Amino acid sequence: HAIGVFDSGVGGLTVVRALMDRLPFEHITYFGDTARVPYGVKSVATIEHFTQQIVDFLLQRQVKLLIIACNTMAAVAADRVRANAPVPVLDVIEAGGANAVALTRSGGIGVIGTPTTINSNAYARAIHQLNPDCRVYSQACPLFVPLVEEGWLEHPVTRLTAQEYLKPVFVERIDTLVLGCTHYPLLKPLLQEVAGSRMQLVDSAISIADQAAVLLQQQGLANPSRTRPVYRYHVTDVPVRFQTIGERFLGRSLGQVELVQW
Ligand code: DGN
Repeated sequence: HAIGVFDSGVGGLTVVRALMDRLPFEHITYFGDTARVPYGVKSVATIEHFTQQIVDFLLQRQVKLLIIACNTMAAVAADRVRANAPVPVLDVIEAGGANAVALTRSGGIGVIGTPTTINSNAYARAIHQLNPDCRVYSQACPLFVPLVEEGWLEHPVTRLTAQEYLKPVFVERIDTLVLGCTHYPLLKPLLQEVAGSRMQLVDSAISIADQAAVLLQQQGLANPSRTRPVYRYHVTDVPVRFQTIGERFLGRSLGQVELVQW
């Protein structure tokens, strides 16, 4: 059985990439709702409805574990998914939050993400549940998603934008910065430079791949076979630059992508 990973679009491929590196023998079935992205501007009821549709799709394909790769979906719909799913569920917010709590020394944790993720306060809740003494400072970075999709990973415009979002008043209060959006791992080198070399960056994609590895081991769900795994990608639309953007996120060629028509 495969690990089911889902996202509102292509962004979740950063999570798939981390899973491929961490768990090279696991099959992965990915679902990206490219026809309806972005979720960040939609109502809670709509996001919950879309999320349930995707979860049903993956469960029909017998996945053994569900991974909510999208921070926006995790912020709004994770509890609902967990309550109804017959398989274990991991989400990027819980994973990134736990990793930040483990890493911080000063107790000051910064979180950056889409406006929906930041407004939901979900990271602060996840962090405070583990350690009520941590201080969480959040910053919405709405311009990062389009800049990353444009491929402007080191562009001066992206650098200026990062300098604007990561102002000294924000950065000075924290020693750990959570990249709370699927797209941000691609900006890691730039963000490290702007935030300073001493800042610890938490890549939620890597955090969740580590959690998945532990969970599969503990629950005896790891694939015992050492053969080449099968990767399946399902999307609801194939936008013009899908292949290029997808491969940039995945760090390798995408292979076959199946169009789901709902
Ligand atoms: N995948 C979304 C996230 O991690 O927040 C970003 C894309 C979007 O839906 N706006």
